[in-house]
Amino acid sequence: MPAFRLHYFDSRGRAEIARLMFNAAGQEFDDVRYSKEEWPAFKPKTPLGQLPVLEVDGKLYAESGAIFNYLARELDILEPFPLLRANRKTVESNSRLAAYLKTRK
Ligand SMILES: N[C@@H](CCC(=O)N[C@@H](CS)C(=O)NCC(=O)O)C(=O)O
Repeated sequence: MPAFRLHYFDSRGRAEIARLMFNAAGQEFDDVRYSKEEWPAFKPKTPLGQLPVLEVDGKLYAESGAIFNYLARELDILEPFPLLRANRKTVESNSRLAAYLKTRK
């Protein structure tokens, strides 16, 4: 499995689905969060000047929808991914995801 770093702001926003996917799959990743002050220095290094960006083995990829699609396949959670069913009970039945939901910012 590649090394994953998810770059986003210190909020849920457009990155939270990816965070949920990593947690649901039990896949380790670096959750890199930028403050307003830190963002201008990183912005020119991103593919499209926006976040989220997923870093896979050092390569940067943009666009949340493409990131979610890629992760669903790469983490093999296309079928069991609970959010696709949008069902609270299903989400809570995944112990890793339930644990993350209790601790997330
Ligand atoms: N279509 C992009 C939109 C990304 C986007 O709008 N990112 C915002 C935060 S949600 C952003 O990076 N804003 C800071 C900026 O544009 O400098 C996606 O879905 O990934």
